[in-house]
Amino acid sequence: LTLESDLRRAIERGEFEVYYQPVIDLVSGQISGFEALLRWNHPTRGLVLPGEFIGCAEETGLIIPIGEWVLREACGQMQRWHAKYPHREALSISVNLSGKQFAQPALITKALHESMLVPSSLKLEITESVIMEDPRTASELIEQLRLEQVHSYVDDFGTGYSSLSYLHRFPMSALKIDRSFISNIGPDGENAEIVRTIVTLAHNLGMSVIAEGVETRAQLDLLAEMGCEFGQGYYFSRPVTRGVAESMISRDCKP
Ligand code: G
Ligand code: G
Ligand code: MN
Ligand code: NA
Repeated sequence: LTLESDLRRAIERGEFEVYYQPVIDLVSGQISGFEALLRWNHPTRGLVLPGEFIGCAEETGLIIPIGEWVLREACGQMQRWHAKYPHREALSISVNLSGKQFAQPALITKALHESMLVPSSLKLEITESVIMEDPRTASELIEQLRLEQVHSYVDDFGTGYSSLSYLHRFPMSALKIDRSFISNIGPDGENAEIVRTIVTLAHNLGMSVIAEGVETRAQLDLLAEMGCEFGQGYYFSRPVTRGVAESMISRDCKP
């Protein structure tokens, strides 16, 4: 059985699941939203992480139906949480986009509108390398979505293309600093000044900042002192099932 036919069967049998990792407002300490992260409940292999199948899904084009399913599932779930917890209607949901999904932008807005989620509650995460593969298509899509109130984030910032010149040309709302920078920002860490500079750069360009891979209290304190608005990482919570995510929402939005 090839991975490709295995993936086709997974789509047909509904073996995919969305996990949710909270994104924390570093000032209030409350959950501001969640990142949707795809998981595959494989009948014999158990829980399979995206690193093992996203590449194949992209090569075979299966990322189109899979990505559409993730958008529907994540947007639908957030809409249901807004309906059930109306005082939490500021909660947002971030979804990772693959470059292939740019070819059919209508699928993105269709999945969003069918979910009845407020468009401004959806954030799309796009890596630098996906943007730079086809900057023209990317900027058109990002601008079109922004006109529909859907904001885009630069994902894994700092690991991809080395040029910063694209930043002011793309209407992105936030930078997500890659976790490889955050792991080394302690008192003696060599990345503290790099992260401080990224935060300043983002703010000067009108963008907010989300630090990924926050694993310690010391990292959290330093990031807050730098003016970084949001954090995500094992210090707060691992990616969790929708049931666990809902229990966090019902507990005053504390992870
Ligand atoms: O969930 P995990 O921490 O293993 O995620 C690893 C990477 O897989 C993420 O950083 C993201 O780039 C990618 N990923 C996770 N879910 C999705 C998804 O729904 N669509 C796409 N295109 N990539 C995803
Ligand atoms: O979208 P992105 O490629 O950034 O996906 C985030 C990935 O990082 C997910 O696979 C998630 O499981 C992982 N992750 C999230 N928080 C942490 C963390 O604090 N430490 C580490 N090592 N990995 C994390
Ligand atoms: Mn991401
Ligand atoms: Na990332």
